Amino acid sequence: MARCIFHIDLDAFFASVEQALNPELSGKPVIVGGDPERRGVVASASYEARPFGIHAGMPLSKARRLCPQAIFIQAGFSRYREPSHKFMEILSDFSPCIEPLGLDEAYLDVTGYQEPYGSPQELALAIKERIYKELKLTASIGIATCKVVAKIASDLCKPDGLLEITPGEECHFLNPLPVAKLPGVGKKTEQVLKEMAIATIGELASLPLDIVKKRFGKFGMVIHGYANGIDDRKVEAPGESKSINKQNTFAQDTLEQHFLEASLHYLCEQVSAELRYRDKQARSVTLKLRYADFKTITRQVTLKEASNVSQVIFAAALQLLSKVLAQKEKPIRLIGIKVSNLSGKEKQLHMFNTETEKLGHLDRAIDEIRKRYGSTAIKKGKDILSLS
Ligand code: TTP
Ligand code: MG
Repeated sequence: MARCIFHIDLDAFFASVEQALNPELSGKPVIVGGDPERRGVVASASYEARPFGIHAGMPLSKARRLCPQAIFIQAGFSRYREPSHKFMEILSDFSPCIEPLGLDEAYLDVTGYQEPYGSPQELALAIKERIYKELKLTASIGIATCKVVAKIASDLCKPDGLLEITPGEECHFLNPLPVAKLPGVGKKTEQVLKEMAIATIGELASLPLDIVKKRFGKFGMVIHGYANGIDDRKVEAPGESKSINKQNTFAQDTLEQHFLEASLHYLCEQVSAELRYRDKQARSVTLKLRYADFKTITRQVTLKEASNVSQVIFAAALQLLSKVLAQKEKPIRLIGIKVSNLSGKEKQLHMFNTETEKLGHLDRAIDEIRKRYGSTAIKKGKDILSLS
């Protein structure tokens, strides 16, 4: 029996939460990032800002030039936690087989659960309606027989969209799309494929597997499968997933140490926030680096005690990065962080009266000050470098 998988992604999540919290912002271009006068990038732009060419990752200074009338707000992660929790709760009312990805997106395997609604589309509409009613947020939903097609579908129907790719239609849907629509294919891979005269997913799909494998290794086999609409990955319930990964591919290969460190810091904040969200702690921290020639290395360290404190995870990751940079001077195209060897809350008992616990208190104190006096009231050094 064909699977029925939903990929659900909230539209302009951070910006939409700001609009839901402050009705004066609704219908206006809202850009969430940091202070536009300083270095930093756009984290989320409301759909009213997008016709001006604003997108995530763009320098805030450029966003200000393109859309001076936009309202700029600095990201306040504590404001996004509750809507994110509620979003996941709503989804899990529709199927127990849910795999959250970050704060605002999830896969939902609804195979067998769509019958009472009449069709997958009816079920998707019911989900969208509840999200809007309870959170004043819109979601876009892609429906397909596998994860990769569902994800591309939700991306294409944004905002407030719904797109179903029926079984057997996968290749017909994928073929004309640009290769960059495939998850994992960034600017560099796109360029290499272009040099091989491959621009669309259909062209990649019809390349002999051997050629793709030779050029891109294991990663090539994966994207070749995706291009053919083949993706057997299961929707994994959170309890089953044994690690949390975040990675970032750079627009340009780099060896700039401060930039790499700032990127790493941002990724560590994200994984540790997700650990806290899931009430988990990690014992292992793995750094992943992909070089300009696609060679990928990983380096792992085991922490003395399991932790979900961002500074602890960052310190471990930074040590790994420094070691690698000291050995090899080769431009880097991707940096990633994985935390694994996860344990539940009970392990927190070991943290009493340790330096780690103090840092955990510091995280919470900063959250509290930001909640009361605004997100610009206090900043950590690395955040200034990476976000504002
Ligand atoms: P996305 O779902 O990628 O973006 P989005 O929800 O803002 O917009 P879209 O409608 O295209 O889905 O990311 C979810 C949130 O994660 C986003 O609102 C802000 C945060 N984020 C960052 O902090 N930095 C980033 O570089 C990106 C891409 C997202
Ligand atoms: Mg989103």
